[in-house]
This record gives sequence, structure tokens and C-alpha cells, in this order.
Amino acid sequence: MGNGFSERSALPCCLPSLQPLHVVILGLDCAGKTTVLYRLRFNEFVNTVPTKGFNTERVCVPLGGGGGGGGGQCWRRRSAACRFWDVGGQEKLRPLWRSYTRCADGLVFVVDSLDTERMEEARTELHKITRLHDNQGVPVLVVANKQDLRGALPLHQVEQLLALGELGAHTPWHLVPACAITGEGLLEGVQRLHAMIMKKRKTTRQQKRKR
Ligand code: G3D
Ligand code: MG
Repeated sequence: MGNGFSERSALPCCLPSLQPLHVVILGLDCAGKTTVLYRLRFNEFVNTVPTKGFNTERVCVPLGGGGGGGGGQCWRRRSAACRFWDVGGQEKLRPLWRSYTRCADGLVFVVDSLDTERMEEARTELHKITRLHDNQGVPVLVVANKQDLRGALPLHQVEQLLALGELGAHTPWHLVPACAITGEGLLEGVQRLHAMIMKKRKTTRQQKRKR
């Protein structure tokens, strides 16, 4: 089932004046980052071309709460405004990632679950970006994309190959299986990312109060 959010993006709880969360979508080239972005924004598959710079979209993410999550609209449904930045993943563009993640509330790291050859490269980039001083503690949603394809690695193998357990206690993460073509897994994933961001904000506030 597709899980796009555009239909709900006109909800009154997503007022334009609210500061949207700053979420950066990273990953190797061809992992499916731009497909993820447009699926989130337009609730449909959009044909992509290789990203030279970046794409950005504001998306209203429904936070559910009404159970089920499908079906008709609920005008009281909570939602969160997010500005997603999709940054080119080619090797020569990766040094630019850090300038997009500097003020990030959350990261989405997309991997091609079929591309076993480049899993190690993906792991290196993921660990490099999360270790940067500015990104310490920033929650990460890892999207194991292209699960619709035969031969896609199962979740536990993606977790192992990306060494997610070594991200460190300071980096909250969540791994979700997904298909950006249909949107499967994306809503659940982004909702988990939102929950991690809110949890982190709460603990930061509590720590500040204690000081
Ligand atoms: P990128 O932005 O990370 O570089 P893109 O990647 O979003 O441009 O996607 C790269 C290719 O992967 C595209 O195909 C796109 O349609 C495909 N793709 C993205 N997500 C999925 C998915 O979940 N399943 C499948 N089967 N394909 C996916 P082309 O053919 O245009 O190169
Ligand atoms: Mg792209």
C-alpha cells in the first residue's frame, strides 16, 4: 500500500507559520532518495534524474493516533511539518552533506537493499556523517529501500552490514524496510523519526533545567 502524505498536507494543524523540522535525506547515489522525497510530497511515484545539487520539499506528516492510519481523513489528526532536503549522493557531492546536516533535527539514510556491493561504502558514509560534531545525537531513520525487488537483503542483514549497532549510544536510530515506488514503510519510518526527534528535544530540555 502506498503511504503518501500530500492528501493530508492541507490539514489546518500544519500552519505555515510553524517552524518545520529540518530533515536531511542522505545515501549513496541511486539508493532512491529523490524517489522517497517525491513519494512523501506528492503521494505518487515521480520519475527522477540524478540529483546534481539538492531538492527540497515541505511535507506535512500525519502522526496518526487514531489507530490504523488508513482510510478517511480526520480533521483532528495531529501532524508535523517537515522540510526535507534531498542531497546528491555521488561521491564528489558527499563533502557537501555536512553543510546540509549542520542544523538538522533528523536524518534519513536511504540504502538500496539490493546493492550488496556498495553496502560497505554506505556504512562508511553513514558512520562518517553521524560522527561529525554537529550531528552527534541527531536521530537517524535508516530506510532499507527497494524491498520490492527479488534478492533484496532482509532487514537483519542490512542492520549487520551497516553496523547500526556501532552507531553509538548517542545516536538514536530506527531501521525500516521500504519501497519508495509504492511508499510502503515510509510513513511508519518518518513517524518513528519524528518520535525520536521529540524524545531527544525533551531530554535536552530536562538536562538544561538540571544545570
Ligand atoms: P537517488 O536520488 O538516491 O540517486 P533515485 O535515487 O530516487 O533517483 O532512484 C534511483 C533509481 O531507483 C530510479 O530508477 C528509481 O525509480 C529507482 N527506485 C527508487 N526507489 C525504488 C524502490 O523502492 N524500488 C525499485 N524497484 N526501484 C526504486 P531509474 O530506473 O530511473 O534509475
Ligand atoms: Mg537523487
